[in-house]
Amino acid sequence: MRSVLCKFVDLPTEGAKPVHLFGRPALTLISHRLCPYVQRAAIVLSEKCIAFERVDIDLTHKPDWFLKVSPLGKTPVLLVDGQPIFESAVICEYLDETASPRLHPQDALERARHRGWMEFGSAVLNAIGAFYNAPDEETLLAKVADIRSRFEQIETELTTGPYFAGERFTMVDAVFGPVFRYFDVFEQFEDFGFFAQTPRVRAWRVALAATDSVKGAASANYPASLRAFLLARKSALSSRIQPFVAA
Ligand SMILES: N[C@@H](CCC(=O)N[C@@H](CS)C(=O)NCC(=O)O)C(=O)O
Repeated sequence: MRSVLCKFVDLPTEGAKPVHLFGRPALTLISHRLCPYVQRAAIVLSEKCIAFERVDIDLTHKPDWFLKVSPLGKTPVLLVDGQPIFESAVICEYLDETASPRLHPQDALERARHRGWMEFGSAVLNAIGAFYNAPDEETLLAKVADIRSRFEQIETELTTGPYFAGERFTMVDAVFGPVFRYFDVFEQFEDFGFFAQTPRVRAWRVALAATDSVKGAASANYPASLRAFLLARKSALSSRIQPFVAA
């Protein structure tokens, strides 16, 4: 698959702060090792070849310094020369306005459509959370059906690939890379048929998994950490995966 071409060219956006200063990272991404919203910001930074420092925190014991820069107490937060930006979509938009290459389409209507599908990606993440937290089998299967239907919806938006809008990697791809990463771990235990009816989504998932920026957005121990996290939910899914983890 393609690799990212680093150019370090900032867009001449009026009032924008330089995001790359003489090779020194001016950006800090406050992160959690499993957070898909963090990953989307990391992917955008990587697509733009912007150097940054990543600081992982423990969300079960939020440090005081973190609560001071994160009004909602959530990751990610991007510190730009010490100034915090919160909410992943806002961080991505800021990066797209200040550093090339543009990941959003030039056309305003098309850009609005992409923003809509980014929101859709967040709804899929919520559906995934409802799936792995489902307290019983009946709820679990209802959540499987819910996620499947969401992939069936987005299937109709995809064309020739490999990415959401064709050859160019866009912001929607940055959102769905972390979405699909969950399923690599779920499928280690069971095939719920999430993608059974969606060949284009399947191909899109493969293309994103092979893309450098997506690969690099999570650490090598992500699968093991996610397995441990899922097991600890004490949910219907935890019960299903318990025999595999114990084996
Ligand atoms: N809408 C937020 C969602 C971020 C989010 O939910 N982050 C989670 C981790 S993936 C978090 O920080 N949760 C901690 C909490 O809610 O206390 C965004 O897009 O940045």
